[in-house]
Amino acid sequence: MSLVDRCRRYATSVAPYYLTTPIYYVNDAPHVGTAYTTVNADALARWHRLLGDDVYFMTGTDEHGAKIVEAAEAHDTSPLEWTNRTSARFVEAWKRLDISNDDFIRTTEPRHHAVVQEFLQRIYDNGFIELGTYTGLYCVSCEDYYTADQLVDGRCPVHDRPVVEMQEDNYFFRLSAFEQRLLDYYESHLNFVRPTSKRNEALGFIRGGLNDVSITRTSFRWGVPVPWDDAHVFYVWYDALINYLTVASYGSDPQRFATLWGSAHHLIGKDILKFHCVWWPAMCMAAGIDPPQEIFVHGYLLMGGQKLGKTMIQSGVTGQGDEAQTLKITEVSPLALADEFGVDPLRYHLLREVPLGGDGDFSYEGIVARYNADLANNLGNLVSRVATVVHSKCNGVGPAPSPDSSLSASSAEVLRATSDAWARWAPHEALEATWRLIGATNAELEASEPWKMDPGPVVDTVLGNALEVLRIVAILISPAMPSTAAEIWRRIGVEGDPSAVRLPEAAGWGAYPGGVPVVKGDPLFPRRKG
Ligand code: ME8
Repeated sequence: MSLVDRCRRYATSVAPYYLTTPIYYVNDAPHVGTAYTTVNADALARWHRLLGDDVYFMTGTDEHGAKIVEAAEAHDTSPLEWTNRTSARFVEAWKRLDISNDDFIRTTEPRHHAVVQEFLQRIYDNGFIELGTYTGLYCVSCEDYYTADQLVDGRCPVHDRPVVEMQEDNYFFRLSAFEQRLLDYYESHLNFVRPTSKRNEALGFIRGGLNDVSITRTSFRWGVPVPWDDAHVFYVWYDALINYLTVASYGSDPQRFATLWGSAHHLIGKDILKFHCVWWPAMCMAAGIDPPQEIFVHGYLLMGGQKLGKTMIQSGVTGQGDEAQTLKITEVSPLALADEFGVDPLRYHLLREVPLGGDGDFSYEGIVARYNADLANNLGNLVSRVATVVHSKCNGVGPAPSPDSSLSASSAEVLRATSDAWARWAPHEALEATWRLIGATNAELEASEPWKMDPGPVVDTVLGNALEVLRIVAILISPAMPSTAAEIWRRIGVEGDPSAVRLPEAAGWGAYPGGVPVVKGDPLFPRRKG
């Protein structure tokens, strides 16, 4: 090992990076909305692994609460049987979508019950939980109370379903005691909630005044028992948020907990902003731990202008009485889309189409259009034309790149732009930057037309440079499309796995070895009819 290498090794300490998705309700199967968050988090985890960070990435399922009891009853089964069945569908779906999670938590696991009880007992002991009576308008789908003026035509503003008036003797978390502390925390941690629009939304909520929140239920037993009062179970949200601590070994491994919790990043959708950006930091403060380092809040995938969900619900009234009937109008399965387009094209679409942080349309036609433009015509075309010309002009052996190609400067610029975009949670910009390099290389090939030249050094240089671009592009797209990245390396004769390299070194210009066999294969992305 050279002195420089040794210095570099000792100077670089591996940074922990703990990344979480929301844990999803098991009242129905995974859908494109939950896949959106999970794929974005996965790509970010994979990017941080390329940077050499010590990534710990988790997802899981949220299995308690009235909504799950309702779903189990509707399917004529017990809550436990239902959660076992549905949680397994999430595990399978994420496996199919190549999600690289290190842990998958189920809130029905004993390890989670133990942490919930310990954490909330601490808040109780610290004097921030007390008994009271609650009356309110409850939406079972949200697992949340509303005030009358928050309703739309007397119905839940999110689910457009009727709310029920509930009265319970509940334990309350004294959220109101944390108003000023939360404002101070936001003030001193400017990047606590991102993007700025969502930070402002959270601040607006806190400034609007915080009421104490009811955190236990006596109306059903499907929850984590309250350790100091047998008659109550914790309200599902109060148990769910704590999952992030369970996975980080709260209460069981202080050293591991300090490392992971000190580097905790949550990715969530804007529907659960209040719980994560207001309640959760207050709960952490009440228990005497720091809030997570960062919460990134993304927007909604919309279909026909409506939030896309497990069941895109249209409410109507049945002929019998005033009971509302919900009709499923669409089920959007990420697995069906993966079967149709391929896992990597679906992942690419979820990362590229809608900028993380805003709302955006999701449509079948949109997938086809982007697939054809970016994957078939651009990346796929580059891979196949380079392999074809290497076969016709260089006997199928890839030549080495030249050290002074203009593509070398382009790739350095693109590496910088890609890294910068990932650091800002902007996968769409990261991929856009990488596609600039693909486009520039396609343009260079079209300008020089190596397929019309006689074999010789000029053809070798053009192709060697294009192969080097493909080597680098495979690394840069590996967080988004891990299988495609590996396949590109295989086809251009590079050994190893592009997901296992270290940046920035591995993307430096000139490492394509030359003299290696290039494989002509089927088109990576056959063009699709609209
Ligand atoms: O809320 N667009 O679970 P959930 C974008 N269990 N993202 C969407 C989306 C859409 N149309 N629909 C869903 C819960 N999502 C709780 C979370 S965490 C401690 C407990 C994503 O199954 C988005 O990330 O309703 C949203 O926040 C999450 O799914 C809600 O999933």
